[in-house]
Amino acid sequence: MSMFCFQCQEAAKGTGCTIKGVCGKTSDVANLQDTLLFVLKGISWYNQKLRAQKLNPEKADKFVFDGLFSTITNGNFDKQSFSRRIKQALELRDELQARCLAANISVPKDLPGFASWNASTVEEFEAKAAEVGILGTDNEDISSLRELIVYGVKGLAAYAEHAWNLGNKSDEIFAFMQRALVATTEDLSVAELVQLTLETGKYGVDVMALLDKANTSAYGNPEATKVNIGVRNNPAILISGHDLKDMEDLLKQTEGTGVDVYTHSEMLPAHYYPAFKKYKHLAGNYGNAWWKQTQEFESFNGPILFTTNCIVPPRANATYTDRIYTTGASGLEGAIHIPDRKEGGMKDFTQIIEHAKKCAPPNEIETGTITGGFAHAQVFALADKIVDAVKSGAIRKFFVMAGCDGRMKSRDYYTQFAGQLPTDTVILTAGCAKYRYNKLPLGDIGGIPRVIDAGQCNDSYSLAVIALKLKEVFELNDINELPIAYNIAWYEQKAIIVLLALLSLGVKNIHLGPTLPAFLSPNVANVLVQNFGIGGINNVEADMEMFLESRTA
Ligand code: FSO
Ligand code: SF4
Repeated sequence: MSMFCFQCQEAAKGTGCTIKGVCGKTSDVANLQDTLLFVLKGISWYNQKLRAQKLNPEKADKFVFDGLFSTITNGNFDKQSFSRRIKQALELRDELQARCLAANISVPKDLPGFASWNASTVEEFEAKAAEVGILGTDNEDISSLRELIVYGVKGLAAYAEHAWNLGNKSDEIFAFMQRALVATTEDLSVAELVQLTLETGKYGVDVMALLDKANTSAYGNPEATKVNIGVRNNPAILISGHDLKDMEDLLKQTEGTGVDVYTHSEMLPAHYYPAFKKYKHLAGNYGNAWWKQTQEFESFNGPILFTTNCIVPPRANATYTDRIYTTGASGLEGAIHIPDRKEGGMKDFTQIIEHAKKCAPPNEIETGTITGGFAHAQVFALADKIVDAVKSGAIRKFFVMAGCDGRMKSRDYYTQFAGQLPTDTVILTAGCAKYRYNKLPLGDIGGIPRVIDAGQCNDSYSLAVIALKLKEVFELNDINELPIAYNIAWYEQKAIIVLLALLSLGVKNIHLGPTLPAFLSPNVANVLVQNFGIGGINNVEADMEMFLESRTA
């Protein structure tokens, strides 16, 4: 075994990737990610002590969430970037240690490994993973819960970074992330770790609320929008990932250059924000969910900018490899990385714009429009209509089908499930899972679309806000009394924080597919089944019957 990773839904054989990631992650990158995580725990350990005295530097918060974000599935495949991050992490950790000493903060003589280990070569960094990776723990339930927490915290980190980029910070969230990382190294019981898992979910709600505030205060409330999926006849840049601040910088810098901008995958919801609608050269959305990029980037013809995951490393014979750019926590060997913005400034996208000017316009692969933009404010504007439709029986049930898409064949389930839902049901969605059914002709119910798309995966927050509002309108005591079923598709760690957030809001009977996480031990899975009614999926017919028969889920 040259690596071990089981953090995403594609874990090889449903147990874990041991030679190379199904995602394309090489064993050296996987090992460097494990070692980075180890040193981030050391940083968090010292920073916690400094925070207790209000002496913690802000740069440590940023370093920790950015480092965590870089280890998320499909985010960063660049070995050098991890080697550099580990070096910086060791320097920062030592600086925090010095700050503790200078402030007379007591640290034990016998320092834990993450607080004292040192090395300087990439070979040493890689070798360390064998000791500090996931398999360093032998009790499978403890290990399972620790990983569940770490993956939830990675999701928190992703959303915290987007909010930070828009000037929205939360010391409570940063403190929690670091406390949770340290706690996964301590001798906690299963019960204590279950408690910490639920607490992670509570911070999941908080971070999504923070990001919602950041996005809507910067760019306005998303509005119902029809997005063009065809193309124009200008050279263009395709922007992927989730970072709206990068989107803003790119739109500003491309304006008037003759270069159009198209969104890809999780950047589609950018079209729903009033502040972006004013850019005439924001031409449409190109392609589908992330995993189809190996085909769709070929025909796009212009450069592609990844602001976050999900990247699929291009095949050896791909023609678009030299058109890929990364920025932020994302990275790919061979791609040009656009550096961070200076405080108060913009990222410099000149190179990618000049590149685009030399490229042919995109080839058309689809025509028509897709509709979205139903975040909480837009749905509240339609609230009377929706409530009437529920009261009259025109809407029998809502199906939350949020989450992620992925390349596994069995995900056809979601297209079939959406297509076979009775016409008096409405799908509530967010995240890239929507691409499995957002181009089906599912129609509307008295003007209410049968697919209500709130936006990106983090906009699952909107779905929760909508559910809480309906609970209030219908004067119910429990969110689970609503006619809402949860049939969620997951892929990576942001879906984990969304799931934990829903659990912390008291949502029960969530069905998760296409397979349950490999990192859940049988006992931990059982805790989730017993306490929250979590279940997997079966086949479309059986599940349809089960969901429609039960009064709620
Ligand atoms: Fe999808 Fe990828 Fe948004 Fe994820 S593009 S899979 S859950 O990164 O974050 O929904
Ligand atoms: Fe395997 Fe997923 Fe880990 Fe990639 S992220 S190595 S596919 S478990």
